[in-house]
Parts: sequence; structure tokens; C-alpha cells
Amino acid sequence: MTRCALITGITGQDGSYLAELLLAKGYQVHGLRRRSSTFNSARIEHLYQDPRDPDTRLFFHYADLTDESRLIRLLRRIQPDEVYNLAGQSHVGVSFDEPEYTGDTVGLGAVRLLEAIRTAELDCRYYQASSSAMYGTVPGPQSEETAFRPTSPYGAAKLYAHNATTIYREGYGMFAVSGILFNHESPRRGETFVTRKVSRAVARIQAGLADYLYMGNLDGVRDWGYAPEYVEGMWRMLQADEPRDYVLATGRSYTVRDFVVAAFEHAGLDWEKHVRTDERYLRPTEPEALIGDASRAERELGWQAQVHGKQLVEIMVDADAAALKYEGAPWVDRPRDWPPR
Ligand code: NDP
Ligand code: GDR
Repeated sequence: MTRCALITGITGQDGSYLAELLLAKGYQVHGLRRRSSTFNSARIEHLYQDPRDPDTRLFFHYADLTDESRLIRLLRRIQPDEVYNLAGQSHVGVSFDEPEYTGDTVGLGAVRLLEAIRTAELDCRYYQASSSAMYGTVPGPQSEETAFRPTSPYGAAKLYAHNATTIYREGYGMFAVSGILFNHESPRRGETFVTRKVSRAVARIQAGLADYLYMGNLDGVRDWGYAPEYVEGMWRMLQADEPRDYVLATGRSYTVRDFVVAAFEHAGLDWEKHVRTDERYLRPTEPEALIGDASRAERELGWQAQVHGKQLVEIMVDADAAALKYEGAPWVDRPRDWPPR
């Protein structure tokens, strides 16, 4: 029988890769998308299927995690076997500007979805997109047993959602799990997250379209992996015999400066000539070093990150350079695999 999955946040980086993965595994996939005044579907356009075609397995529904009754109605109609909650305001810096909205979509949003599953009396498996931002200042390497001490409204909202997921699992017997994912990146990463901001700027500087890249804290330490590998880990968590939380990470750490230097080097540029600091990008508080210990996922799910460091930098810089080339000159014949995935 065809399995059915619902993805909130399908228009985001992870949602788009997860939709691809589940379609390839034969699932019927339903994605929630927000209404916006311009198209917000660039990352999933290549997956589009005509809803009039009887063989279509991908469907989109307008919905927002702030709208509980809509969630209940959709869940009743779709009756998914698996629900992946990837939606919400996901930018840590922005969460200091919009703490209430971040709490509403990231924290309460998850509770609304869990309550909607209960109200609709569904027997489904639930995945919560938890984050290494919940660890905050606790020294690494961080595992599932590490205490949480978030340093941002975003981290605090994720921790609320994380705790709620545990409560629904233990209190109501739901198969509800949290994946505590460390930073994962790709050419589809939002343009204001640091890796993509850097790869995009490097491509523009190399093409002569910009001179400078303005950055915040270069000393932050992160564990950056490759997003397509991480959505495979999410799926494996929902296929396990027992519901358990898992860390997904590479276990390797780099500073933001390391990433910047490698990206400029890859493009044959001297980073010191082009990088300037702008205190607008500094945050009031932030985790110093996030480094994950994913040994439980390796042991129990057979999951292990492969791509990190220089390889990740090169994937992202090359994709942005190619994007610039083809978008800047629309008359050029684009390669068959355009746009870069
Ligand atoms: P993105 O920011 O790329 O995607 C977020 C998605 O949520 C988008 O589809 C966005 O829609 C949607 N969304 C935002 N607000 C709402 C709302 N109120 N109602 C419904 N949908 C909404 O994030 P990622 O794909 O990178 O991450 C996926 C999830 O995993 C997020 O929850 C993030 O916080 C979490 N996470 C991410 C990590 C990472 O390194 N990428 C690490 C750990 C956790 P729209 O396209 O319209 O903006
Ligand atoms: P993070 O990722 O906060 O870890 O959250 P981000 O890429 O935003 O920042 C990483 C580090 O880079 C520093 N930094 C800058 N960051 C941004 N965005 N812009 C800048 O100009 C800049 N300059 C320096 C930051 O201070 C920080 O130290 C991401 C998100 O995807 C969350 O949703 C997710 O939960 C966590 O990763 C794990």
C-alpha cells in the first residue's frame, strides 16, 4: 500500500529534499505551504506534478502553523502515516527581532500540530525538527544526553517544541520523535544563513558584481553537514522500531572564519581584501561552539554524515557561481541538470 506523508515547511531547504526523497521511495506526499504575495516555491518547482493527473503523488495545501482549525481539517482529510514538522521562523538572528512570532510558529506551532493529530485521532508517526541551537552555551560535543541551555528566542522556542514532543510520546503513547540536527547546508540554503551568504557573495565578487561581504561574528564554531544526507536521517528515525530522539551531525567543527577563508580560496580570491564586519550581524548572545556527537544515530539507524568541510564549501560556491552564470545570461543554453540541486 502507498504510504502517505505530510510535510510542513515543504518550501524550505529541508522540506524540498525530504519531498524528493519520499517521492523516490514511492510515498504520496502532501506539503503545507504559506500564502505569500510572490511565489515561494522555487525549491520545489522541479517536483511539481499536475494535480489533475491520476498518477500524481505530490499535493500542496495552503496552511500556516498559526491556524489550528486548518491543521485539524487537513489532517482529517489527508490521514497521513507520517508527519514531518519542518516549518517555522528558522533564523536565529531574526528571532531576536521577532521573538514572539518565533515562539508562535516554532514553539506553539509544534504543539498545535501535535494537538491536531490527537484531535483528528490519527495513528501516525511524528517527526519534530529540533535543533542544536537548544544546547546554547553547554560545551560540546553535544549528544542526546547533554543538557540544554539555549541562548536565543529561537533556541528557547525549539526547546519548548522538543519538550512537548517528549510529553506527547510519553503521555499519549504517540510515536513522536525529535531529530536534534546540527547545521546542515546546501545550494538550497536560505540566502541569509551564513554559509549561503558567503558562497553567494564569493560568486558575485568573482563575477565582478560586488566588492565586499559584510559579516558578523567570525569566531563562532559550527558543525556543518550536507542537507540531503540529513533528510535521510529524519526518515530513518520514523522507520525505527521504537520512538527515540537522535542527534544528526558530522562531529567536525569549523569556525565561521574557516568557512569564509575556504570559500574565497576556492574562487582564487583573497578574503582579507573583501570581508568587512558590520555589527548589525552580531547577536546579543550566542552559542560559542556547537559540535555534535551522532554516535547513537550511527549505531541504531546506520546513519553517518559524509560531506563536510572543504567539500561542502566547494559544492556551495560552485552552485552559486553556476547560478549567476545562467541567471545573468538567460539566453545561454542551460545544462540539463539546471538549476543546481
Ligand atoms: P527554512 O527556513 O529553509 O524553511 C522553513 C519552512 O517553514 C519554509 O517552508 C517556510 O515557508 C515555512 N514556514 C515558516 N513559517 C511558517 C508558518 N508560520 N506556517 C507554516 N510554514 C511556515 O528551514 P530549513 O529547511 O533549513 O529547516 C527546516 C526545519 O529544521 C526548521 O524548523 C528549522 O528551524 C529546523 N532546523 C534546521 C537546521 C538547519 O541547519 N537547516 C538545523 C536544525 C533545525 P516559506 O518558504 O513560505 O518561508
Ligand atoms: P545558526 O546559523 O545561527 O547556527 O542557525 P547561521 O548560519 O545563521 O549562523 C552561523 C554562525 O555564523 C555567524 N555569522 C553570521 N550569521 C549570519 N546568518 N549572517 C552573518 O552575516 C553572519 N556573520 C557571522 C553567526 O553569528 C553564527 O555564529 C542555523 C539555523 O538553520 C537554525 O534554524 C538551526 O536550528 C541551527 O542552524 C542549527
